[in-house]
Amino acid sequence: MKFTLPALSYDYDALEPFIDERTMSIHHTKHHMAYINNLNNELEKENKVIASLDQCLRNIDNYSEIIRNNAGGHYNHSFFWQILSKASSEKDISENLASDINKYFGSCEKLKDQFSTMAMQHFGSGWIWLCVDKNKELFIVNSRNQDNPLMGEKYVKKTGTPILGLDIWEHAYYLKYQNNRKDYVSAFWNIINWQTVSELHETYIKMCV
Ligand code: MN3
Repeated sequence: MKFTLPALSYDYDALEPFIDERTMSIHHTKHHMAYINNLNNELEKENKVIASLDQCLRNIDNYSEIIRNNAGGHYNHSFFWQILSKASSEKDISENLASDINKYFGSCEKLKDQFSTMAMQHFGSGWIWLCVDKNKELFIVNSRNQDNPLMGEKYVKKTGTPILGLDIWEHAYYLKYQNNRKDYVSAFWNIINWQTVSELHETYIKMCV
């Protein structure tokens, strides 16, 4: 099975002015595509088959570093596109998620502060994640390069399942924001698909037993 580029559910200019059309187009058709091509090529070269990307990431030590980087890149970007929306409203945060945000962070504003601070302090390329852990608790963690909280504690400080993520590689914002990561991170809060984030939260807390 070859991995293919998933279509976006919105146009490249849908997230303007927060993320510009050119960045979205290049990010999707060049950067994301490159991870998929590299992943397919490497799987063929190593004569390996991945049945599920999720299972691959959860057992990442069975794979080479090239597969880890590119499977991570494919998963992370596919995830990222899903949790963005031009029709973003915090009113879409489910009751359960709102209640857990208050429980683990104090308020939605405090969650944003903690997440944004980690995004600003992260050195180099990577991602910031809001996750659910095995005890259904929400937490924020960062990952380097295309690593991911599913990959285990060798790669992130705490393991969990992402329900929200932000790409902080420069390719995600440089055309519009140049070196100003802070404005990009602030803009992010205007384009979150809270309905999808709430659905992911609901799914994963049900899976925890
Ligand atoms: Mn990216």
